[in-house]
Amino acid sequence: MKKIICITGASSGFGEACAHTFAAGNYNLIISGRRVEKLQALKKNLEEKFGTDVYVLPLDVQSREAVDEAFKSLPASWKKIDLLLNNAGLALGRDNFDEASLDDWDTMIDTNLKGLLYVSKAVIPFMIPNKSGHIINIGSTAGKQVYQKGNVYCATKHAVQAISEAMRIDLLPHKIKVTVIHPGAAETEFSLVRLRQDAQEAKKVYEGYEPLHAEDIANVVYYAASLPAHVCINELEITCLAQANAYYLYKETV
Ligand code: NDP
Ligand code: 8X3
Repeated sequence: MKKIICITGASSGFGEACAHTFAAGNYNLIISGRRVEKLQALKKNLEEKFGTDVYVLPLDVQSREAVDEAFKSLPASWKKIDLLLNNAGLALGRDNFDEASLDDWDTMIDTNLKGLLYVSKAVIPFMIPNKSGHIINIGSTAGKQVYQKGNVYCATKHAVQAISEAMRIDLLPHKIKVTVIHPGAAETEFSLVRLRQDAQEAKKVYEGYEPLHAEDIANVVYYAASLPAHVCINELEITCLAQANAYYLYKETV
């Protein structure tokens, strides 16, 4: 029987790349996000290319009720989730603490932290009776060090680190693995969202070096998910060659 992965934020970036990698790896997929048309197109593409079954679960992870209802509404066969990839997230703005917007802070906290909690609380009860399961949380190098103008985004990713450690401890009796993966700079829609759709500014973020590509992270997620049942990768930090950590990034001048 094929395993089931549930991916939040599957409509672009890491989530979309993971959908391709896991479909190629013989998983059935629940793909989730707000942009339903993108998810429907991805479903069609994956089903045609890999002959896998794909369930589209439209969802805003910020809404506790929406998350609860969406997961309860899954057909019984789709509730047998083996792997949850908590990936949905975003940064909004790069502003000094005193200048940043409270609305941006609310959105980042509600998505990156509370959304991850709501989805995990909805899915864990499906895993417990199976005495197995794996939760992979996407953190960030911003969850390891705080950088200038990163304030609340960094705080949400530090929280993902702490929550991942806490989950791992509390879920031990249920034999549920918890892995946190911390990517560095990767060229996805991330900077476009952060910089409010300013494509020129977003492009500049990745100039002067080769950033990570979404597929790089998908390969690492797949590796972490493919180890024997008794082996758990607790934590991984992955950057491109030009990046040492959250604040040392070497750019070639052009
Ligand atoms: P993208 O912007 O390409 O993808 C973000 C995904 O999250 C989209 O599918 C989006 O879907 C989804 N999402 C955002 N808000 C919500 C919401 N409220 N409800 C449901 N889904 C939501 O960026 P990345 O792929 O780069 O980002 C994925 C994760 O990786 C994030 O958690 C990000 O913080 C983290 N990360 C990114 C890095 C980078 O440099 N790119 C580095 C380190 C970590 P939709 O808009 O359809 O809802
Ligand atoms: C995303 C990478 O460097 O913008 O988490 O914090 S960075």
